[in-house]
Amino acid sequence: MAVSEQTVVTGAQLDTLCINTIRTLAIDAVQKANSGHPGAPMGLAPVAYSLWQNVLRYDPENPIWPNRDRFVLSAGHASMLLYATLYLAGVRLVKNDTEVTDELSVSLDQIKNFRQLDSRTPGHPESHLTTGVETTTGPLGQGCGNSVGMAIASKWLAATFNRPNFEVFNYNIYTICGDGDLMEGVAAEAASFAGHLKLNNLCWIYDNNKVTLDGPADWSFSEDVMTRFVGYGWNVTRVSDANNLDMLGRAYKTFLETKDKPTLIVVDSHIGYGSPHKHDSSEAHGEPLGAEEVRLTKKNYGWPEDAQFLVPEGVKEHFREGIGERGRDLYTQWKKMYADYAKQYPQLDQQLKLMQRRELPDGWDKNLPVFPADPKGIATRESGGKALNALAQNIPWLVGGSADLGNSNKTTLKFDGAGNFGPESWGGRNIHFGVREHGMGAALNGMSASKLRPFGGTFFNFSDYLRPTIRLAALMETPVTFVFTHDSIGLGEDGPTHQPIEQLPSLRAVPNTVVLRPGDANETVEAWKVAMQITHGPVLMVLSRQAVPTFDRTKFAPASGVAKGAYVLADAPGGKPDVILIGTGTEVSLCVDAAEKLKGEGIQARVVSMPSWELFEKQDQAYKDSVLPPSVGARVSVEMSTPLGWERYVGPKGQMVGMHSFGASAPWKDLQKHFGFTPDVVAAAAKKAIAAAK
Ligand SMILES: Cc1ncc(C[n+]2csc(CCOP(=O)(O)OP(=O)(O)O)c2C)c(N)n1
Ligand SMILES: [Mg+2]
Repeated sequence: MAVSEQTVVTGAQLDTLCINTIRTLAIDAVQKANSGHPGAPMGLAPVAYSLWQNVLRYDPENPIWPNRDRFVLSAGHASMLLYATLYLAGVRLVKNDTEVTDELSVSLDQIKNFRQLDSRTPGHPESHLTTGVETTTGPLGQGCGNSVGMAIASKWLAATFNRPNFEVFNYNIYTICGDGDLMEGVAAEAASFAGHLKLNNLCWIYDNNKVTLDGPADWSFSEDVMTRFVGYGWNVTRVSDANNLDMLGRAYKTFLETKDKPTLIVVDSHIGYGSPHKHDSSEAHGEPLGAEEVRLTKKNYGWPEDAQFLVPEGVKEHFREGIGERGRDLYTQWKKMYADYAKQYPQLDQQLKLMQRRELPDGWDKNLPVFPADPKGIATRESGGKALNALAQNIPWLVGGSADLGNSNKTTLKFDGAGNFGPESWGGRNIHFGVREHGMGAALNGMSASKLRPFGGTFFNFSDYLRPTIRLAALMETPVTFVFTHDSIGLGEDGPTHQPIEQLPSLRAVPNTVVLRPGDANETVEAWKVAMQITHGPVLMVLSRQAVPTFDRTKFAPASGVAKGAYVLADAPGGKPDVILIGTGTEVSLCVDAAEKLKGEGIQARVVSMPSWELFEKQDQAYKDSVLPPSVGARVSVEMSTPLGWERYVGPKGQMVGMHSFGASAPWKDLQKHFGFTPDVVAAAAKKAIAAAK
């Protein structure tokens, strides 16, 4: 069949025409950008087409319908597959997260600007830029992990909000993944967890094209994927030809009929290499086809060889009559049902509206604990757990857990009715993620994309195990709270394998991320309050295992100073310090002790508690100068961490008391002396700083 802009075709030919339109749009966009991957979109076009056109419960005119099915392209390098589909399906642009417009999210112009500055078609799909992109993908395996969080969210929302005759939530999640995704550890963690949870609303479509970037997949990947997934407790089915729409349709039906487990559809496909003569699987494919190859490929499709970005007549109409009408009908029915639901259950309606806007309910910060002064004090993980438990009673959609460290992280929600999340109780608030930090982080991002307020805990040192998910939460601008306890050598006997050293500076380097390391019990409560009010990025709560004194706030400044990132906790007489001691977390009290000691020697010190660099940097210059007056050059930072970066606050004449090794296994008291975190050492550093500043 030869195609031109006016070709009139019907039925199966029309399907082929739509599929080849996706393919050629991908080819042309990659060619024009002179970068990107055309092969995966070419191979996967029929898979995405049949899913969107015939199965996905999605209204292109309302891409933020809360009960829409989610489509996740974990193989983010195939971004043009998604952009072409969003364009042809007519998905509308949403502004400010909530306003649906008449504009297309991805227009043909956007496709022509693939991978260009300020386009909505970046190299890999970014959810905060492009409506219809449910989550940001590109780092392989992450979309798989996110999709498990979305499936958890769907189950939780259904259990929490559905009522007899009102099935407000029942959406499914479809994820396209490739060999690379399934090689990644994070996807293995996610699949294991999804199988354990029996998430029957989750469908992964595995593009079994037997090739990765370097060459044939079997250079590095030869396991039996199907058997592996059967072992995880998944339902596994196979489509032996990606171009066979009937087989694909049957596989989707099998998924929809499977009630007790997630489904993996293994689709045997051929990655697009252009014309058949070029089909040599040892050849690199992560690059444009080249002008000559583009022509041959188009010829092969019966396409006009010189046409660029051609959308033949009938294609967009066909999408409109398919996903367009089907989606509109589904949404219209839901909307009608929801109107009655809102009348009958105004409170639930109100909660859902708040969630969609990422707002907090009235009274969200009531009954928060207040801790009396106590020289012995408690660990900030303890006060953190108490604050979290209070907040979770006020914010019903604050849901989370830990990677098998609930008792250590103090992240377990213990109030009546909190319950455990699982197939027997989908409304449970405690999620036992198991020892799967990376899978947990990816799931938290998926839950957040579904408008829950998720939190997840592990030891601070193991933030390394989920670091890619922190970065993605920051990039996606999703408010996930990570609870990291055992935040320093203060954890003691577990030793260097567990003692975080470089984590603080390295995580402070992640843009759009707030690191909070509160200094006592009341600062920890304030830190949680700050965390809940941040709506466009992750917050990392960095909390101690060991006890720290609770400051007497009648003598010291109020803990509400946390919100400003740093504040003067205790000042020198007349606000004229000889030296400024800056501490974070458990080292704030050490600074207070050192200041006391210096006072005995006639030296006046100011103590600044600095729980968050990022929040401090947001303050105006006048405030910053009031905390760290430029006239006082004698400054000391005290933090049980690599001191990298503290130069910016202590200046060229300052001193940094920090860690320079991986720590050691010993009781905490011994480590304190051994590594020099004592008032004597801090006082000596202060005197050095004063001398240098003279
Ligand atoms: C974590 C991560 N590592 C490496 C890459 C670079 N990369 C992009 S695509 C790709 C090959 C993936 O192979 P496969 O998933 O089979 O996709 P296909 O080439 O078949 O489209 C690689 C290594 C990446 N995007 N993410
Ligand atoms: Mg592959």
